[in-house]
Amino acid sequence: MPKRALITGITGQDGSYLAEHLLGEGYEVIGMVRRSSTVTFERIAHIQDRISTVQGDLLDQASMIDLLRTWKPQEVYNLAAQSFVQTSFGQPVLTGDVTGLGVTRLLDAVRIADPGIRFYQASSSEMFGKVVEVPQSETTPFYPRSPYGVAKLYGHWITVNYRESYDLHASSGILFNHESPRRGLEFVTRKITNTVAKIKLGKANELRLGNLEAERDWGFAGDYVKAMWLMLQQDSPDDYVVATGETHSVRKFCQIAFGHVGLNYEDYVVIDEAFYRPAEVDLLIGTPAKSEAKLGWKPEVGFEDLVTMMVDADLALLEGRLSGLH
Ligand code: NAP
Ligand code: G4F
Repeated sequence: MPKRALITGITGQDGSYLAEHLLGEGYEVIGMVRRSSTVTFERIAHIQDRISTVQGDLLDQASMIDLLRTWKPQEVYNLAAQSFVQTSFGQPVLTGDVTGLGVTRLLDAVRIADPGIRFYQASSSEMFGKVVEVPQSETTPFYPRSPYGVAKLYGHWITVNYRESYDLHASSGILFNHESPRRGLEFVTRKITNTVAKIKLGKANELRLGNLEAERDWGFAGDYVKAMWLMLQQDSPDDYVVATGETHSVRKFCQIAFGHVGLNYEDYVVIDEAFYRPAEVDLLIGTPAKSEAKLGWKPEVGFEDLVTMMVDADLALLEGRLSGLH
């Protein structure tokens, strides 16, 4: 019998890559999607005939108990969230409800429906926020700087709490920023690569950004979903940092992205106060030592290759050489 996994957030960037990875490992994949007036299946269109999508919402616990009882997955990957930091300042209560309390609803659904289910929580390097240690590891104290970061910290600790209280196989992956051609257009990396492609093709003439000095440890999403899966294959649940161990500024990202198509970012980037945040996370850099040692995980795509892969994909999309986000 193939293993069965449930992914919440399957329509998102990571959900699509994780679904592909699990299919490759021979899993039956169930994706939980929330009801909306138009479907948002662009990232999973190419695998839609190989997965089952079922309705459920992190805001509605009964829907999740019901689908766990019906589908009986052995593994649950909780990737759903209001995941955009900037939006969390404007919608702090919704972000707390979905990204924070939503984790409790799902963990409790697991406890009620089948406590033998292995559970993955998508925790975030945003929890380190105003960092108290460089680089950040599993033992670095947290200091979140946004309603999103605070909500993720709640989700992290409730995962630890359910593991310790109810003996659940619940693991928390503290993932640093990971990107891809499937990244949402509102995140800085994709905003840059998509606008670079538009400028190159004469469809835009400027790129409006906020803080260019923020530094992030950026990896490739396709690499990071493998670490999620590895965590649930371990005998015991645990917490893991997943990162590249390198950091680069938004400015550097612009330099490489524009440079890749023969342009100078300084001719096009306009600083716009609207994209500054009430509180910023200035520097993130993680150490993947534990993931490397215990999971045997290593990032495969380097920073420059990631940037150029994203620019090339956006050029191909805009020129109609790619039919979708895959
Ligand atoms: P994403 O592209 O924004 O995807 C978020 C997913 O959550 C979407 O499928 C969305 O569905 C779903 N969702 C939102 N609210 C929901 C609700 N109330 N009920 C059910 N589903 C809901 O995020 P991502 O980049 O793939 O990230 C995956 C997870 O990892 C998130 O939890 C994120 O916070 C976390 N994380 C991401 C990174 C990163 O760098 N990407 C780093 C650390 C942690 P719709 O399609 O309907 O909107
Ligand atoms: O791309 P971002 O919006 O990602 P951020 O805030 O680091 O959050 C992402 O990574 C987290 C992991 O650390 C995830 F948990 C979270 O879900 C999300 O995936 O912004 C990156 C940096 C920030 O410092 C921001 O201030 O880029 C800076 N930035 C500068 N100009 C901008 C812009 N960010 C955006 N989105 N748009 C701009 O115009």
